[in-house]
Amino acid sequence: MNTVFIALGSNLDNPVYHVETGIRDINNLPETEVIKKSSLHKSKPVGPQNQPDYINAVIKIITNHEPLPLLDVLQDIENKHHRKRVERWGPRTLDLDILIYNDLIINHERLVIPHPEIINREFVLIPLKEITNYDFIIPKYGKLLQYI
Ligand code: ROI
Repeated sequence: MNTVFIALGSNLDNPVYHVETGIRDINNLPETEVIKKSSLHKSKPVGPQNQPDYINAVIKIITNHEPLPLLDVLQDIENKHHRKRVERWGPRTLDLDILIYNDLIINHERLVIPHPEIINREFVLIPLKEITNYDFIIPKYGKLLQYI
């Protein structure tokens, strides 16, 4: 089994609903179980400001899916939530980002792990801190607490 942290974000069409059902959808994937979930955090949009506030959360899962197959099934879930890729940095019904996958460092054209923005985004760092220990290490970047 692999330990993976995933960030969820939504700012359209009842964001709380999309984040909560997104977590349920991930838990329903085969050979996958959500073992920790942060509370839901409301945040101002990073990037373009002319969009609604976000609801963000981070979960910890265990899964048998390898990184790219996991990315595929997460994108299926995003699509099921009617995510339309209209504009970059624009509003979305559900965004699922793989943050950390075991202690792997991956630089693939479809997938960079740890997520390259992890240390810059408060809406990820704060919920991640909530579900990890005080000495938690982000692969490649080091102690989580130094970024908060
Ligand atoms: N801003 C916030 N607060 N939360 C997000 O999940 C989020 N996602 C994004 C951009 C547009 C960068 N801004 C965000 O993709």
